[in-house]
Amino acid sequence: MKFSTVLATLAPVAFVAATDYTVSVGDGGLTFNPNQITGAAQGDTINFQFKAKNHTVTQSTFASPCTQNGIDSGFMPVAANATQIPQFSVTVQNASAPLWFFCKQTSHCQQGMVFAVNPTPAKTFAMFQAMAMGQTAAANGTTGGTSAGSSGTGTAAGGAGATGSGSSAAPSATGKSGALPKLSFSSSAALLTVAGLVAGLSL
Ligand SMILES: *[C@@H]1O[C@H](CO)[C@@H](O)[C@H](O)[C@H]1NC(C)=O
Ligand SMILES: *[C@@H]1O[C@H](CO)[C@@H](O)[C@H](O)[C@H]1NC(C)=O
Ligand SMILES: *[C@@H]1O[C@H](CO)[C@@H](O)[C@H](O)[C@H]1NC(C)=O
Ligand SMILES: *[C@@H]1O[C@H](CO)[C@@H](O)[C@H](O)[C@H]1NC(C)=O
Ligand SMILES: [Cu+2]
Repeated sequence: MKFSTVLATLAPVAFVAATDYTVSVGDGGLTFNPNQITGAAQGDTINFQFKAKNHTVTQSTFASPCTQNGIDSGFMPVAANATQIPQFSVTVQNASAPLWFFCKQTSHCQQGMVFAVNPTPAKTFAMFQAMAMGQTAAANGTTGGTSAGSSGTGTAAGGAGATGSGSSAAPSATGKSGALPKLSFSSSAALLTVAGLVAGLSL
């Protein structure tokens, strides 16, 4: 099979009337489309659908746009003739905290492939993207203040807490919620989902 499926149920919390947002990744270029979501509420879900090439959705901070700090989808390669689209889902835990993401594929962040949830007037998407594109190449990639390694799990270094599972190879997520990911498998779904649960980082 082309993609592994990891469906993580991270917290025994039920949200009602949540909104689902869909974001296309790599559809026609080094882009998240839309590149920002405003007004996302607690419990809302953002479904990143990987349309082409080999991208990631990786959490960072406003101050360091291209440095992993938090959850990570891991690389989602999509063959040109792929019949399935991998999907990575993030659930908003704190609507007051902006969330910042980038693609960690080599040089994509530096070319502006970044994404924001609930940016603020003081920390706008445009500022975030400009910083991403102005950063030195050495700041790219997966290094960061987490102990998560490169396989796609992340724990926020000191923020409000972020948990997620991102690697189909070795999903393990730990976080302040203490919730354990529950893995299930479905090969019939057209959309393959990796779910992550993320809280805002204070940075
Ligand atoms: C996706 O990109 C990563 C990082 O560049 C690379 O290690 C991996 O082999 C790529 N996967 C495919 C299928 O090209
Ligand atoms: C997709 O393309 C690859 C390489 O071009 C090929 O090996 C594979 O058989 C193709 N798969 C399908 C389902 O066409
Ligand atoms: C939500 O985020 C805001 C802004 O970062 C922060 O002040 C607040 O403490 C956070 N709330 C929770 C419950 O973490
Ligand atoms: C990006 O960072 C990785 C390691 O994090 C490094 O190997 C790579 O050379 C960097 N890319 C550039 C263009 O400097
Ligand atoms: Cu990319």
